[in-house]
Amino acid sequence: MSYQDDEDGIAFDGNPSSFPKDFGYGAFDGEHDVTLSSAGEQKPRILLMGLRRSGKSSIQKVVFYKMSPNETLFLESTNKIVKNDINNSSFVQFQIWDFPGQIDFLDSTFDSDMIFGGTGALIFVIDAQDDYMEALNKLNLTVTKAYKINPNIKFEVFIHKVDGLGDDFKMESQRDIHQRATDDLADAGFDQIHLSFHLTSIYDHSIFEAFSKVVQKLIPQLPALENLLNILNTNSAIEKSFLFDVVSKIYIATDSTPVDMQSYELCCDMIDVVTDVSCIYGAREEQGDTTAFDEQSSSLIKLNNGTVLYLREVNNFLALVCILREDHFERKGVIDYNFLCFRKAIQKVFELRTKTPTNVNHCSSSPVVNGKNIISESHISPNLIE
Ligand SMILES: Nc1nc2c(ncn2[C@@H]2O[C@H](COP(=O)(O)OP(=O)(O)O)[C@@H](O)[C@H]2O)c(=O)[nH]1
Ligand SMILES: [Mg+2]
Repeated sequence: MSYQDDEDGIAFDGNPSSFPKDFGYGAFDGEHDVTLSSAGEQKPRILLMGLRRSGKSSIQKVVFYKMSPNETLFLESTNKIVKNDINNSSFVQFQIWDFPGQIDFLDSTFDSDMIFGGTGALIFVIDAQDDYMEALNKLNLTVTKAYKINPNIKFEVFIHKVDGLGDDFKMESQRDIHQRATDDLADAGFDQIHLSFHLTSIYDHSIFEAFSKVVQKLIPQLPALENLLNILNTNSAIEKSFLFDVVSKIYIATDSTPVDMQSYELCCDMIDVVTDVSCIYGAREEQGDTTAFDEQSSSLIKLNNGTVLYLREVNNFLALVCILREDHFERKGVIDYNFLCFRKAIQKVFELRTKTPTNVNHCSSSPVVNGKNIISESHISPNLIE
């Protein structure tokens, strides 16, 4: 059977499609938009905090605005809270608040109830190239304060700027910071608070990886997505697959096999290649503003070690990137067919989310929908062919 017949009524017209030229995060009003209407709705919020010059603004610019790491040298320091809406995909809809480092919680103008109350995750950035004792004090103060107001916040510590450190020193800093931070919390009587630690740098993929992990914790549908990816992989002889948010290169889900950094980097690089080529040769002018990511977009890269990278668009913002053996790719028809089943299932997840009345205020703690209940294997596997 021809898989193109299956494309939700979109006839294949042979036109090359293009990615949007400007990779901004404006409102999206495409035909297949299944995002929540943002009118009057509160999005889950991620706070970026830490001492001044720890790298908060740089992180945000590099991950979400495609700024090159070197350009961050010229960033001006942040004097007020900067709020940014990230709503490029249905799954990655949140706000990031970048705080000036010198903020004082005791200040009466700092409305901590309002700020921590609606927060899904708090990222605390520590400059690992600097003396981190002051940062640890501030971390303790911030986390305890936030926890008292909203115990559902996920606390994430980015041990940042590790590009300048040797491997041994990296590990040693992580161990030391982890130890001190948890000891401080225990001393303050807060052993129940859980901190997650990530080694990050804007000069490599670690910052994208870490951000992926943070965002994933805020996606209630994660188990459903993981499950779908597992099924897809098993039925299509795929070794590893990532569901990417194309613009940010955050992966919002992957199958349950462990992620190795190199595979992730390969897939990121592939996305860069595809977006760059689409930007340069994409036929956006003639097609007006409507193209965005086309459902027909795909890309195939064969590496000389017998591995194939295969990218398919899932919707306007999400792409699936798979890694598989070249000999298994001979059955491309099967893979493509299974991909279409996968995409339909994903759309169902989206639809459910659109229909479900949500309270995203504490979204991390009260899942909008429980993914495992939505898509059980029986919904998709009968359609898959092996
Ligand atoms: N070496 C290195 N420098 C970084 C990294 N991230 C940020 N920086 C630098 O740290 C400085 C302060 O960054 P900025 O984002 O303004 O910090 P903020 O005050 O926390 O917002 C800038 O000069 C950045 O170029 C990193 O991962 N590695
Ligand atoms: Mg700043």
